Amino acid sequence: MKLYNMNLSNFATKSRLVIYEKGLNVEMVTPDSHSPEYLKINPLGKIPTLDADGTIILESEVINEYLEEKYPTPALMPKSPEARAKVRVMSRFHDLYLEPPLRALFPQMNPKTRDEKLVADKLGEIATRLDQLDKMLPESGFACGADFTLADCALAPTMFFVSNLLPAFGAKPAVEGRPRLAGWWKHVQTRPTVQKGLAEMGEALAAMQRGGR
Ligand SMILES: N[C@@H](CCC(=O)N[C@@H](CS)C(=O)NCC(=O)O)C(=O)O
Repeated sequence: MKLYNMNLSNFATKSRLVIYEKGLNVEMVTPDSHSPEYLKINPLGKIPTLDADGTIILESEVINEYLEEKYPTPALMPKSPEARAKVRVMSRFHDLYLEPPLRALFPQMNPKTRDEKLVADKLGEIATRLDQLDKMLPESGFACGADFTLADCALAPTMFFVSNLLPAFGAKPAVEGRPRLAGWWKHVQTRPTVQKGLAEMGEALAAMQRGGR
């Protein structure tokens, strides 16, 4: 298998975490996402894409569910339909509600060219989403309880950006006044695969900030 990957991408990291958890042998390639060659593979021009030995699978969540079905051990989904629904709600919350306002801030990093109104709006939206996440998380453990699941794989890479990028906009630390979020964030970073994925994001971010690739 081959993953079209970018180490800095939170969505690619979301799928890399699943690959690491399951110990899968996957070749990592970094494409030019706007090239005609890549657009033939993924017409959306988004990263990640999985080439599952000839079957092309788009979208991080679909890739993760595919890997879970194809390689069920170790399991990253609980057994009961009810518990599985809870994991899916968390992943959907991440993809549809928490991540988009954060992504809208990426082009606003430079204070000189920043749209202050847009930044204020998005910071407000992110704060609301983090408050909601704080209510949705359990009192302790991983995102959906004692076991590490696909929900943690979705949330942890984006929380890396929340922690590392929001201070540049003058936002207070995300975990301040959000005890469940603080507990989860501390706990999920004890997971070796999460440490590996976030370290790769950190290295890629540092390289980008140095002006490299
Ligand atoms: N819904 C997609 C989102 C993927 C996504 O937005 N990836 C970003 C990198 S983090 C990307 O490819 N951006 C390039 C672009 O939008 O042109 C998924 O879950 O895979």
